[in-house]
Amino acid sequence: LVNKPEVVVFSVPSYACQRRTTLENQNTTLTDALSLLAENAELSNEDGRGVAFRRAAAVLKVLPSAVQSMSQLTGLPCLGEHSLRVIKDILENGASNEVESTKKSEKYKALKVLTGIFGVGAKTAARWIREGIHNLCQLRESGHTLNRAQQAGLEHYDDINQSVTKTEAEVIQEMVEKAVASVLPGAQVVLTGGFRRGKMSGHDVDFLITHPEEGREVGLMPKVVSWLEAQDFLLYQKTTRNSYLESKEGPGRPPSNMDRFERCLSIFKLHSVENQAAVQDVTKRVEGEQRSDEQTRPWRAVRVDLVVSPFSQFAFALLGWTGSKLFERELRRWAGYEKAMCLSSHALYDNKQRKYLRASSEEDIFAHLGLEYIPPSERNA
Ligand code: DCP
Ligand code: MG
Repeated sequence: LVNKPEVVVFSVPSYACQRRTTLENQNTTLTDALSLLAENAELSNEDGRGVAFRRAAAVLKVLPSAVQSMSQLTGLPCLGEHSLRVIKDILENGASNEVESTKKSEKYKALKVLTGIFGVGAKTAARWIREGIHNLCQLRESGHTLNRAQQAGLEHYDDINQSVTKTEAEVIQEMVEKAVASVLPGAQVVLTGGFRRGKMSGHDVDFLITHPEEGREVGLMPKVVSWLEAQDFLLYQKTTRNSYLESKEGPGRPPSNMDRFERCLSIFKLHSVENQAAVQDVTKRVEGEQRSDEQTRPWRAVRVDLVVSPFSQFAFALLGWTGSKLFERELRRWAGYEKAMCLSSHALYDNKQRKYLRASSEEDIFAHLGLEYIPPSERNA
């Protein structure tokens, strides 16, 4: 006797910040397809379309079981005509023509390769493609002058495009903690970004640094960088100063995803765990570094972002740097549209009360926003 299982109709709140999105995903085929279209849109400078696909993918990520039929999706938010067409194609034919042809397109492949260079964004890549540059070889031969970031990006291309493991992130955390403790005892270092959300790998490692005595963090980054450079831990770094002034922000400022903390974009030289011993042994170290073969050298390049926040802004900075990017965007959208508030990685401003709302924890911020608290591991929208 075959009982046809009941068709589950799903119900999902419309903002990603109202939902609990873990790393478990019952619909990876669909979300991978929509994420690829989102990525393609972003790489093509079509951010609006990119967000639409990201929102659609995020809705599918929270469904408790695999989607079997289109009827189950009735009433779900954020599923536009285009996304529904892609989902339908995959449910009916096992694949979406649009996704498959995008993957194979010369333009998508070239955009991926070129933006894989640290320091190269979608606009630069598009300009190069218009000049007929589709790969690294053609770029090297073009004679284009690259900036310092792009030169480093090209030099360490393979390393940077290989994802960072949780173990590697932990080793780097120890390096950063040692650096920070050496130059400012009592300062705190927190691993943020995808690793704080429980991911086992990422494209970089993100850290937030603060000191419980407001003001002590001023001037910290250059000292941390000098310490790291003295240890030969850095392959590249560019530090930008803090340019945030609450008094000058003005309440009417549109919410922005760019923050103005003191920040260091860097590339770390990470000695492989098996080679940690060799680092101590100068003979082996010189021998290893003379070999040009990437497979045999004892270290690899890893992208690391360091951000310094004053203690009074720490909760906002932590919330803003934990992600995911869509979760952040949705928090700001919720704040603006539903609460008439303006949220950034520095502060929360209430337009009705005409004042800044203080917070000493992420929980405080969710409470101000009238949202249920969502822990980092459930912000994987
Ligand atoms: N972020 C931000 N403003 C920026 C850059 C990032 O608010 N200019 C936030 C959103 C991200 C988080 O910081 O979620 C970390 O940025 P990443 O690009 O490193 O994103 P993830 O860490 O989430 O992804 P990955 O695991 O690929 O590194
Ligand atoms: Mg990251």
